[in-house]
Amino acid sequence: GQVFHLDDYKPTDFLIPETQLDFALHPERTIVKSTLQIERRQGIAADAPLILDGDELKLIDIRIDGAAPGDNTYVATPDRLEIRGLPQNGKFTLELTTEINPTTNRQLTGLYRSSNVYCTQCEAEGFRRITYFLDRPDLLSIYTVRIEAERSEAPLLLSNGNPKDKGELTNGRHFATWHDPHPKPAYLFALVAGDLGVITDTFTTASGRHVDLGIYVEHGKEPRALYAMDALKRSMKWDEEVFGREYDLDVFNVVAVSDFNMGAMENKGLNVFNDKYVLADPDTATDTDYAGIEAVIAHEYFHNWTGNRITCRDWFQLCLKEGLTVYRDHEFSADMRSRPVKRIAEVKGLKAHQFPEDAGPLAHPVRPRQFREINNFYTSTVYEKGSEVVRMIRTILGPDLFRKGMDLYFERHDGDAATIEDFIKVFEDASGEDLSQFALWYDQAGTPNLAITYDYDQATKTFEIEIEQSLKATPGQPSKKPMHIPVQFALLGTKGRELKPRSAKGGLVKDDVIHLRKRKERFSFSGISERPVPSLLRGFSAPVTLTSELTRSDLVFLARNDGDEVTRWQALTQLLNAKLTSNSKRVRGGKPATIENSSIKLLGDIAFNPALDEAFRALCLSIPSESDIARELGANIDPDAILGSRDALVSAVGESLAERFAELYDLLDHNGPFQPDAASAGRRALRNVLLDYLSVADNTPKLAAAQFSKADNMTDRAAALGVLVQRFSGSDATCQALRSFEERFGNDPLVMDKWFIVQAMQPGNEALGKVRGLMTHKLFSLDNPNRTRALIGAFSSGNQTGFNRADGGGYRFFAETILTIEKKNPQLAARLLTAMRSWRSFEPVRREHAREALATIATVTGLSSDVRDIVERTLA
Ligand code: B3K
Ligand code: ZN
Repeated sequence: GQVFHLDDYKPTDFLIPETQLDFALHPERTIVKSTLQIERRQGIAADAPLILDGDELKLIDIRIDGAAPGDNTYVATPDRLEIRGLPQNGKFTLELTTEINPTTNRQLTGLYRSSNVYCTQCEAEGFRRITYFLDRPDLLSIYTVRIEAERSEAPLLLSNGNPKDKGELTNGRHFATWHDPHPKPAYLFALVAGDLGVITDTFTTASGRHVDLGIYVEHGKEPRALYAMDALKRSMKWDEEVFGREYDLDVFNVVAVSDFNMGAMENKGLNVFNDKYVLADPDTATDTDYAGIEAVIAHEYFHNWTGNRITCRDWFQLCLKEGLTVYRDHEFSADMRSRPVKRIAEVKGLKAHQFPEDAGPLAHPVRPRQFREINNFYTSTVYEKGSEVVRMIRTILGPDLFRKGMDLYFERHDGDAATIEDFIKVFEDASGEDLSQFALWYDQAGTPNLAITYDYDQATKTFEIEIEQSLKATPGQPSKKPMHIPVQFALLGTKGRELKPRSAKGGLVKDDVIHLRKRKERFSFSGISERPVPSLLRGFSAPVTLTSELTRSDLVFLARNDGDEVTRWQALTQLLNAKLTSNSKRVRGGKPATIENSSIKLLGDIAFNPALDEAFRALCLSIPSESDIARELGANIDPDAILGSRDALVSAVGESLAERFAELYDLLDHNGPFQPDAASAGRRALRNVLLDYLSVADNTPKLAAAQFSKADNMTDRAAALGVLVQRFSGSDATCQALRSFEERFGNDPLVMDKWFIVQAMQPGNEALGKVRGLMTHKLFSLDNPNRTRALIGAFSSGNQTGFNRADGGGYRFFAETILTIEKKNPQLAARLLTAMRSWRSFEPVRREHAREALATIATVTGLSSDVRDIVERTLA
C-alpha cells in the first residue's frame, strides 16, 4: 500500500467555499447530488486538473456550470474523479450525482444503516464514500444540506448546523434543509434519518444564546438518556467557566446508534454516539459506564472548539485535536469527581494501554510522520500520550501562562486548520519560554526511563538527586535526543512533612518542579535538616518510568505518608509489583509464592483508614492485574504463573484480613436509592473489591451469589457475576446467575455485552470453548462492533491465561476470526488485532504459536490496507 508522509504536505490547488448536498434517501439506492462552488487558488496554472477523492462511488451525472462536460475531459473511477479543461477564470459550479447503497455498507463509514436508522461516519476519510470531494481536513466549506426521505421510514431528518426549512412532498415523502454557517472539513459532515425517540432540554450560553438540545435514542429508551443530557449541560457550562468557550449554533443534537466503530463522533452540531456512551440507568449501567458517558459526552462537546472551530491541517496533526480534547475531558471529570482518584485512573489506563504500545512493534510518535492507513492511528499514543503532553505544558508554564496560551490559540487560530507548530508557538508567545526541546515529545516515540540516585550529606544538610534519562530505539527511530521532562517532587521528612529546600543548585528547579533537560543531571538542595524520602513524579507529572534506589522501607513510608495520592498509590503499586513479579518467577519454577505479613498489614491499614477516600482505598486494594504484572516482567511471560502469583496474594490478604473485611463489607452496604455520584461509586468500588477477597478466602460462591441476587443496581450485580465466573466457574451458583442475567436482560444487547464480556474473561483453558459457543448465541453477531468487542475483544485483550493458552489455540481461533471480521469491517478487525502487539514478550512456546497465527493472516492475499498495515508492523 501507499505510504503518506508529513513532509509531502501541499495545499490544494482548488478551494470549495460552498457545498450544497441533496440526499434522496433510499435503503439500497440513495441518490446524492452535490453542488460545489469551486475556485482555483491564486498562482495555480489554468490547466491544472481537479482531482477529487472517491471510494466505491458510482457517478450518475456530472455538470460544469450547468453543462455536461465532454467525455474526454474527465475520468471517473470508484475512487477518483479527475477533470481537465476547466473554465479559464478558475471559478465554476460543479454538480455531481452519485448513487450509494447504505444497506450493504457494513464497514460503517460513509452513509450506512444501523437498525434502520440512516447515519454517517466520515472521519477520517468516509465522506468520499458519499460523494467525490477534496476529502482532507484543510479544505473548509460552508454546507447546506437538503434531505428527502419517506416520512414513515424516517420522520426525523438531521444534519449539521441550524434547521432552515422542512415540508411535505408527494408519495409520502418529506424533506428538511439544514445550514451550517461555520466552514468545516468534510470529516465533520453528518446526516441522520430515521424513526427515533428524543429527550430535549435547553441551555443558555454566557452571552445569552439560546440553544435547543436534543438526544435521540431508540423509542422507549428515552429515560436512559437523562444522565447524558445532564452531562452535556455540565460540559457546556464547564467549557465557558474553565476555557471561556461558548457554543455557537442554535441547536446541539446527539444521536445514539447501535452499530458504531468507536465511541462517538464530534460532527458539527450533530454528534453521533455509540449507544454505549449515551444509555444509562441504575439497573443496566455500572459506575464505570456512567463515568464513561460523562467523559465521552464532554469529549465530543469540547471538540466543538478543539477540533471543529480549530481543526487539523492534515491527519499527521491528529493529536492537535485529540490529545488536547482528551486533556480537556480529563480536567472536566477531575472537576466533577475526585481529582486524585481520576488521575490515578488515568495513570493506570496509560500504563495499561499506551506504555505497551510504546514498548512494542506498533510504537509511533504522538505526531507520526508517516502512515499507510490513518484509521490505525487513532491510538492511545495519539490520544492519551497526546493529552499527557498538553498536561506537561501546563506543568512547565503554570496554570496562568497555560491559560494565556490557550486563549491565544483560540484567538489566533479560530477558523484555521492548524499544526502542532502553531500550538507550541502560542505557548512560547504567551510565556516567552523556548519550547523547542519540549517539542521532541511530539516526535520521539517510546517511554523515557528515569534512573535516579540520591545522596544526603548530614554535615552540609544537602540532598542531591541525580537523574539520567534514556529512551530505547523504536521502529524507524534508532537514536533519540534528551527531552525536557518536568518532574514534580517533594522531599519528605518524618511523618511525611514536606522539607522545603533553602536553595536548589545544578539543573533547573522551579517551585516544586525539576526540569530535566540533559541526558544526565544533578540537582542539589540545601537546608534539608534530615535525610528525606523523595516523592518523585507527583501527580504523574510526565509519562515516564522510574528506576530509583528507593528501599522497601522508603516505599512503605511513601505508601503510608505521601500527601500526594498519586505517588502514594504509585509507591504501593511498586511494592506489590516487586512481590508479584518475583512470585511469578517462583511459580514458574515450581516453587510456592511467598508473602510478607508487612504487605498484608499495609493493605489492611489502607482499607480501614477512614481518613482516605473510599475510591482511593478501592484503587489501592485492587492489586496489579495479570497484564500489569506481565508488563512489569517484560519478557518470557508465562500467564499461568502470573495468575498463580496474583491469586496467592489475593488469598493471603483475604485470609488474614477476612474478619475485618467482612465487617467493612457489611458497613459499606447502602440504604436508599442508587446515586451515580463519585462518592457513592467509590463506596461500591471498595465493597466490590472486598467481595473478591472474601470469596477467595472463604472459597465459596455464597457471598457473591447473595450479592448478585440482592443487587438493586448493575454495578453490584456485574461485580458479583464477575467474581462468580472468575473464581467459581462451573459451580451451580455461577450457572444460575448467568441464566438469571440472561433471562432478565436477554432482549437488551447492550446490557448483554456485560454477560459476554464476563464469560470471555473466565481464566484458563476452558475460555476458548466458551467463546466459540457464545458466538452461536442468538444475540451475537460479528456484524456489530459492540458485540464483537464484548466477546472477541475481551477474550483477546483481557483474558491473559485463556487467550494466551500454551497450545496456541487462542491465537489460531483469533486469526481465523479476524479474517472473517475483516471482510465486513476492516477498521474493527485491525483494531482488534492490536491485541497481539506484545507477542514477543511471551515465553518461547507461546511466542512461536503467536508468530504462526500472525503469519497466517499476513499470507492472505487481498487483505484490507487496515489489517495489512497492523499485521506487517506487528511482525516486523
Ligand atoms: N474523532 C472521533 C474518532 C474518529 C475515528 C475515525 N477512525 C472520535 C473522537 O475522538 O472524539
Ligand atoms: Zn476526540
